[in-house]
Amino acid sequence: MRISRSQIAWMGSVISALLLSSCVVPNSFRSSTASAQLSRPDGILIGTANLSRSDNGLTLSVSIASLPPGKKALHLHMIGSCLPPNFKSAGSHLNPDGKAHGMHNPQGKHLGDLPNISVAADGTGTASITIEGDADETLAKIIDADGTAIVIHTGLDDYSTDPAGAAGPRIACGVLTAR
Ligand SMILES: [Cu+2]
Ligand SMILES: [Zn+2]
Repeated sequence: MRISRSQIAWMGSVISALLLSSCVVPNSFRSSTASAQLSRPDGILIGTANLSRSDNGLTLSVSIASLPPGKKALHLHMIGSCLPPNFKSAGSHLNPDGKAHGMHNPQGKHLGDLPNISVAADGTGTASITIEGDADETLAKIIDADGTAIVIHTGLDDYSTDPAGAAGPRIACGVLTAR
């Protein structure tokens, strides 16, 4: 049997597609390093968060429901404790490097400062956030002795007002638990 030029080209593209798919591993297949269940102050579970290793650091995937619509501040707070009704037990923003608040602040930003999450009219929202830097170093700062919480606020983070972005009260909280 003779193999034509076009068949060789076709086989070539199949082989390169196979090689490519074996290198590009979707985040969902990577092992999760920590996860959290987020609750409202009334104790109702409203979402999940997953921390996993990615190409340039860590990826935090958040999925929520049953929250009021609009842009909401999303942070990592320094203590892994979510006591209702106000979740103040989570402490301030995770800030192991002694920075000021906000990505628009020249003295910023806290390690725990994350982009606002958008909640749709139906109360749901998702986010996939890259925390750049050495994954092991960042993980050691997050999974520390007193733990870390993920917190959502009533309002948006203005990315500059120290110490917390003028984001208002805390409306959801989850303790990150290492896997
Ligand atoms: Cu916060
Ligand atoms: Zn902050």
